[in-house]
Amino acid sequence: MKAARLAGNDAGSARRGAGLFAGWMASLRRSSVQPATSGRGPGRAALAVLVGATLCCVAGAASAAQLNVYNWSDYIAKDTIPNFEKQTGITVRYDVYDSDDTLQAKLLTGNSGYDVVAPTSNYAGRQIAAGLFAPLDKSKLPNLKYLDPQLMALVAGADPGNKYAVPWAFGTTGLGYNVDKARKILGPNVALDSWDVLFKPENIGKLKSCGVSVLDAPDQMFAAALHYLGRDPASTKPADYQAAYELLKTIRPAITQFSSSGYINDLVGGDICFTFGWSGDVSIARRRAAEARKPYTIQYFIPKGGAPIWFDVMVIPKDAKNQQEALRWINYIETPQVHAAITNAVYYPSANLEARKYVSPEVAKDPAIYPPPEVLKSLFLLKPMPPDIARLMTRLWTQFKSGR
Ligand code: N2P
Repeated sequence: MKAARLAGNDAGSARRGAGLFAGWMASLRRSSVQPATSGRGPGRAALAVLVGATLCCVAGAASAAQLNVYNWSDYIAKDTIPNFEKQTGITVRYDVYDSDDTLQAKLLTGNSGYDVVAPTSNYAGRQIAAGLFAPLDKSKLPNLKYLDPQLMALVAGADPGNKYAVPWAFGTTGLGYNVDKARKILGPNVALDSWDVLFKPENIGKLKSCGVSVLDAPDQMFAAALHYLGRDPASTKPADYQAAYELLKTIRPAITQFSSSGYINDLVGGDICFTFGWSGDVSIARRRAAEARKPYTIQYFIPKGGAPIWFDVMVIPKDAKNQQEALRWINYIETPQVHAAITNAVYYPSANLEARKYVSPEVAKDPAIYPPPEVLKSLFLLKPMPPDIARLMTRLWTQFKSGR
């Protein structure tokens, strides 16, 4: 493993920078873009490579251009890749992950094999500072003109000068329910949009009987726990993390699984009734449960009083072999209709102002997907952590998971 060190990054002072989003709702307009189903396995890409190789050699042409994309699971529309391949003649190999730590481990080898990846900005901040990415040739990215300058200013907290990163999407981390099951167990008086459901053992302990899932994402959980304790969710004080850990220990017995992607299906199937999860993922589960005519409703809540907000960014690893193709991908993703189709499919908004015109009205008016301005003000942006705090979180998280 190459010894690339992740330096701290103290840029991005706006803890509660979400106020900068003010007015975005005003820019939403009607559209006719239909939701598509998300997800795409690597099998088709492999077939395309095979077919491409055959065509190449039979025709005697130069070998086909390729692009290796590594992205979050459930983060793309059905037609995103086929349309790119059709438009550009570039063959895409598309792999997915569900953890920033998994992505980071690959990046740190210095030979990830990927041409474009999408870390969350708090991780990207440290990765940029450690020199893991190639600077963007913006002359190849004309569609950057569509990006919201206010959001780009937020991204600049992790990527000073917006040199390396282009936003893919953003979302919040909160509470997802099988509303019918959870309500029955909790009774009528417990507010579902309260962190008290997760952080009070008497509440979460009751939900254990119908399945409690939490993200396997230490940065998200520690930020939420610190906020619940009234401490800075972006604290750099070790004692704060120790206090958050003590809180987490009290709810550990109620947790039946750690999951950062499979929980979508588990919600749909009724195998869990509660998740600490990502906004779009829970909304995907909501749609799938409705499509499958399940006798229950899945719903996402942003807890009252504040929750984490984050954005994931596209970056090109320094070692990428196909940097020109990566730039074409980034520019393609920032085509307004392309990005709107992604939002319509996976319920994560983009920073592309023009794309919002094509987001379907039901998605655009859903407060679980586009938090209203007063809710936005309460959200806290996840920030890059210094290496010692990142290490402390990892250590405490391992202890927490093992129930020690
Ligand atoms: C998509 C997960 C959202 C990414 N499935 C969290 N940064």
